[in-house]
Amino acid sequence: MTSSNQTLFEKSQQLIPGGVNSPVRAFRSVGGTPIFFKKGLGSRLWDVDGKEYIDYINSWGPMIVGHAHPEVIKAVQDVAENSLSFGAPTGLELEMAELINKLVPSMEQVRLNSSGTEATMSAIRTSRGFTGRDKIVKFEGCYHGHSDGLLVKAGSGLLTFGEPDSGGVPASVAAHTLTLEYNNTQALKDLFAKLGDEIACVIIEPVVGNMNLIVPHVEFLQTLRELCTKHGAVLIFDEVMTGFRVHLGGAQALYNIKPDMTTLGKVIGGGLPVGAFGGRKDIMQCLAPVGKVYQAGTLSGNPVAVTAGLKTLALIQAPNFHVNLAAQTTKLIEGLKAAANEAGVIFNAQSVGGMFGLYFCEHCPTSYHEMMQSNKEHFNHFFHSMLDSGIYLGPSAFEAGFVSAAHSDEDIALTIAAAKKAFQSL
Ligand code: KE4
Repeated sequence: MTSSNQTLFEKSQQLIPGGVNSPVRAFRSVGGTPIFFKKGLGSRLWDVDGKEYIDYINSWGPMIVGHAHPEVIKAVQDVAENSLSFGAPTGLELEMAELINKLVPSMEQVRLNSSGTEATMSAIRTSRGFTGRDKIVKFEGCYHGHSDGLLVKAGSGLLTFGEPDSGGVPASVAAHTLTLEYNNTQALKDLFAKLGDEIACVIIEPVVGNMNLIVPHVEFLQTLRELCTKHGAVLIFDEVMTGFRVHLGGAQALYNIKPDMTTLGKVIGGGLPVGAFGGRKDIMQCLAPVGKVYQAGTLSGNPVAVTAGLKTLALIQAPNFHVNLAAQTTKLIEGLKAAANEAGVIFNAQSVGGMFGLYFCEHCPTSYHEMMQSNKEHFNHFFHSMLDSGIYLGPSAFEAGFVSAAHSDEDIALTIAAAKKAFQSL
């Protein structure tokens, strides 16, 4: 019996490249047919055939208070009645700027836009405008959205200019991007010794979620902070995924390291399109209409999207919100590790706040190279067994997972029971 997912997927592929509006959704990494959803509520999703799932993607992070939270939906409905967009300033944007400054004190000034990609692209342009330098540094395995200069992979060796990691990116653009190995402190020191005064900015995921979950060595982050300060390079923490997720104040609060700029997305919009970049006032004053760095957006600071974000950010300030979220996530990964151990399967897992990583290898990877050693085939088998049991994990061995405040003890217990079955079948 052909599922509606298959029918929809076949039709979608005629009119939408790969049948999806974002590549990871196509299940190319895990195989099989992507699930088309029609409803979400709390920790649950229902697909077009009415099959129910426990959701550990949370729309890749935004749905931290659960799907269709009644207070978020009500706030959006109320504000939408006053029109969806003005293309002019509103008091809501000031409210969001004040809240961001309160929750992320390093963001003395902030600009809203409509995606994490826009946020990181704008932060990099601002850093180049502020320093007058062209070179930027990123880390292999970190993803910062799809602007040209960030779709770059490491050139041969560790300390070379980048090569395009996507079609359509001119080599001349990639050439300004240097890519280093995450958690490699020596490579950092070597780079700055050689080119430190030519670097406009370093952009990093302070906790990585885009090559699965990779936790930073504190000494690596501290060295990065010191070297950027010494050489006048702008340190950008890309907290699109970690912001409000690993801690109310993001990874910068968790590790007590103050970046010069921060990018935000996902949770800040509560499921509607909001991105943000901000930081030191002297850097942000480079932006038009005050300074010479141009950056703009028709729907930047959109009142409906900002309202969804403001309500979500209000809800996550509840007492013990992040303590409870981290505890629930820990309960999940400890249960999964115990189930794998019981089945004699080589598996590990870890979590930071409300995000987690599952690995089919002995140890939790600390670098891109180690991550690539994990058993992708075992992950793919595990993914489909869990999907059959109604557990929806990220369709790639190289993505982090997410828990929301709506995930109950029953959800965790059902997930662990499904994992026992999946591990037994490996
Ligand atoms: P968006 O342009 O997708 O809103 O944000 C880009 C981005 C920037 N920085 C970080 C740290 C991110 O994780 C992201 C987006 N993350 C992916 C998940 N791996 C979004 C999912 C997708 O591309 O469909």
